[in-house]
Amino acid sequence: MKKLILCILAALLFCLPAVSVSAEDAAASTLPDFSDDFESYEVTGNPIEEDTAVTEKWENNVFRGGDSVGMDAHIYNVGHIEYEQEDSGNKVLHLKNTTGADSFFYMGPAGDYRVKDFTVTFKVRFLVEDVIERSWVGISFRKKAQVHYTGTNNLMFVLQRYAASDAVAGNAFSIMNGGEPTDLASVGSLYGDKLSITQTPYTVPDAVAGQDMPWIEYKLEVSGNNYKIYADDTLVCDCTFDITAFDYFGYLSLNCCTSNVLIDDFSVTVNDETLPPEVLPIATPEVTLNAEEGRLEWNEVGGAYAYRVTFADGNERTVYTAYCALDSLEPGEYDITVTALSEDTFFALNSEPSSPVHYVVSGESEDNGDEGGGGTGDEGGGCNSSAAGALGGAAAVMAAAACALALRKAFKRR
Ligand SMILES: [Ca+2]
Repeated sequence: MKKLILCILAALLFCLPAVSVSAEDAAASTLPDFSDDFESYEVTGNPIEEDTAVTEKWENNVFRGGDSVGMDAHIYNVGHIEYEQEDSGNKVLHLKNTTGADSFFYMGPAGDYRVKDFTVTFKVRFLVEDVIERSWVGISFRKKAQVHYTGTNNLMFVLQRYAASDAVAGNAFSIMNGGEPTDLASVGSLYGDKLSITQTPYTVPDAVAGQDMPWIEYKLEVSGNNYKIYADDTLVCDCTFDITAFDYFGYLSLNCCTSNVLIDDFSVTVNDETLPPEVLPIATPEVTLNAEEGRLEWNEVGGAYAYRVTFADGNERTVYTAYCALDSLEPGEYDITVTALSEDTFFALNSEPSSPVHYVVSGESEDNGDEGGGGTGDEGGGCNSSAAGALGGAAAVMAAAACALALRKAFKRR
């Protein structure tokens, strides 16, 4: 019996470190949840882009110091931290961008906050002042960059409230490759059975048409290819969109347009079981010199759409082949590298530059037999002769002429 107890104790002791390590692993294996009740900010009357406490926690192009014109002009002076009511201690985010059909605002959790499966909730109060027709507010997600929603792939699931209505409705949009938004309820059979969407308007209790609405809770549940919007726990939009174009960890943002809304108690609960994938460089090309052909050659790299051949700082060429002819190089010595360019830098970065291939094009130093002829070993020698052939005597003549000119100038200066 004693032996048995000892055995059990030993087994437990053996297990303890393993348990604690796996607990640590679990702690670091997903992104943290994100929340903001807006209580930590000052009520200053200034827009939120002027409050570093906001811009450290949230991100958009203006918060990052982006331009105040063009696309971003819509983002300026939209958000303010305010008290819910004059005598209320509760602080809220007031977003107002009622003017113009192209009014627009977004902000998302700052940094590399890419999620795939998650739940977002926030409270929203639809106001009517200055609202021309309707306000919409919601979440743009599976974004490939934290930018304007028409600048990136993303899905956007919003609540809309017509000011003249006492109800809200859930709407679903998809944006492919940064293009125009598509209302998924209007595309008919374009996606066949890969797309299904049901929408049910929600009449808000105690709401009065044409007046400010009471608080309601927006909830978006994202799980794989199924997306559900709830208003006060009533399912208002249920959408399954089974295409691979949105099957990845992406950024998310709070978006609104033509709106006058109060926002409070924003939270993201991450349901992913892993961290977002690391974005790594694609493979580095293995470059060799084909002396006979007078060109560099390399293996095709998976995930590359093109290759950047760098001859020197500021002297580079992009090619769409797995080789690059060298016959147009000026005389001189080069350490040429090739970088594979990623098809989509959201998923994988450009490769590291390849090991340099030393290459000499004769002309400037034809008298320097050892260096010019074969100073770079077999590659340099073979290449050199080929390049010299390709360039012909013209380059050598030009180089010699340049040399003579330089000498003449040097003499004049004396
Ligand atoms: Ca609050």
